[in-house]
Amino acid sequence: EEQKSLLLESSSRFLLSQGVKVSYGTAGFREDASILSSTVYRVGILAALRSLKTQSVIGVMITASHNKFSDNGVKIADPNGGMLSQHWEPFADKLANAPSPQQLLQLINEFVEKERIPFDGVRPAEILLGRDTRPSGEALLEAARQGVTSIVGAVASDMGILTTPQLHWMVRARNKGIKASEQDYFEQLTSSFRCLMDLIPTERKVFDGVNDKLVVDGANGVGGAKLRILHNLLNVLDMEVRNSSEDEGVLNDGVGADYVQKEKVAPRGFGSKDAGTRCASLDGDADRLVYFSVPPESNAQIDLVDGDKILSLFAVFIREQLSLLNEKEDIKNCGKARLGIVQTAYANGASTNYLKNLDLEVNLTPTGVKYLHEKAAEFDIGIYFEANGHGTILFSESFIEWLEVRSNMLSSGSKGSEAEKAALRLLAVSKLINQAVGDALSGVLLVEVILKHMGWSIHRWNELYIDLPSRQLKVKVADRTSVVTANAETVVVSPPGLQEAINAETAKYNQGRCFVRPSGTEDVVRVYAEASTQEAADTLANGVAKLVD
Ligand code: NG1
Ligand code: ZN
Repeated sequence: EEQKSLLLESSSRFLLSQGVKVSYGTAGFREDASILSSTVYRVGILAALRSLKTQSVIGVMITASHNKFSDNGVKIADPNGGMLSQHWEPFADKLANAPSPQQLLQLINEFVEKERIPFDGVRPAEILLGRDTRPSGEALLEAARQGVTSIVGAVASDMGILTTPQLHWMVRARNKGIKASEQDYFEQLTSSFRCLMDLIPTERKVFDGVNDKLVVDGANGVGGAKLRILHNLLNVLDMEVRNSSEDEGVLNDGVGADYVQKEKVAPRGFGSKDAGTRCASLDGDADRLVYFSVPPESNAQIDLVDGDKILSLFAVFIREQLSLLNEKEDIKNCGKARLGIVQTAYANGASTNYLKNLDLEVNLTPTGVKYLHEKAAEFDIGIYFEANGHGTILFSESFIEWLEVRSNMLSSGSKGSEAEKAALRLLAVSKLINQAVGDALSGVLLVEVILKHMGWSIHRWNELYIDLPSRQLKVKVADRTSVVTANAETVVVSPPGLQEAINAETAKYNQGRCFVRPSGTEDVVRVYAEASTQEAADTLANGVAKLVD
């Protein structure tokens, strides 16, 4: 009864905007901020229920990532720091769209019964709330807090302005019983980074680039400000952060990883003065990272070093460490360490070829972090990246335990052997790189230390392979759900005949590859084409777009 009146009373303060229908897509709810308060309030309720069900700490992050600053969004972090279980997504949709407080209450009752969510004599719900720098964030965070506290006994902690990966990291740490403040996050990143720096082979400490400076575009968002803090704590990197939320400039407006990757141009504040310098770009909530360099001629396209190439750099480094471990014959079992690579069909074909030529196991999954993450978790070390720069490296618990035992055994026996150093490096990577979601801050630190380890400039790195020219198009159609795909979105199974037509078109081009799929975040069908020249990729994409239309 107390619960019922609490919910009815608070939900009457967050009535649904007329005529709005929202949906929990691949990245949570995302809309114009002005219509989101009832949605965010209801996500607060959902998070509290999820916390009761899992008897764990749950996170709620308020952000719309790379979308324009007047938008906002909300998503849930599950106990392990990953995305909300897909099994709960339909309930999220129903809850968010319930037309009245009475119907909301009824839905909750039914769901609590169906999922057997415990209320009595259990640990009360506990939720961590975070938001990015958007102006609408403060009021929406308050809506989330009211949603959480409309469940009796539930506690909401405001963690303040954070990057999305920081909030996910905190949720994961809390549920592992590790200290989980923002300071602890910075502490873990800086100490593991220092460890990797100390383990750089001395003969390689010379960088082959002329200029060792890194300049980072912070998308005018939260990531830039946090990176400045990290930079000050580390005090060893020659780094300049531009376009932070503390500076002038509008969030995601002509800046940020999404813009740089899609448009292949330098962000605002970067130009010919930066020619040759190593540059990086974060997205608005710092869960995506790309690198680039600006050519000397002012109108030329930038050299983009995308998520596929970050993945390749990580793969080369990890593979090198695993082979150092394997060289010691007296170490048994390490040969069993399974390294797996996970990409989507959007990965540049040249990257997939490159990785396969290294004898690595490459897996494709459908678009969406949850699919990539799930697949990567099947390996001892799983590296996943989307071309747009979202990705991370996952280490299995058992492999980490194994590394810990090995590095201790080795320290007592052969002090400072190559195998020991490799084990210590891998352990440090597992602490530096975010185990919950892709994290641009830990990504920058890992890229920087690996480049130093290899003695590589951004140009050397970029030459690991040459990207095949590609083109992405969006096609507006009456009903995008009429396009159904299979085999990690590489084949259309419906409407009938479409795949055959795409095949016929693709066959006309040297190194042609093309696929279409309905977007999960926009009302469009996306077309992706690759071929040996840019002109051919463009014509192939346009030709296939006509088939879809
Ligand atoms: P959709 O709209 O389903 O293509 C886009 C990105 C994904 C992912 C999600 C979530 C592309 C082609 N797609 O998904 O990689 O980032 O947004 O934000 O970039
Ligand atoms: Zn993002």
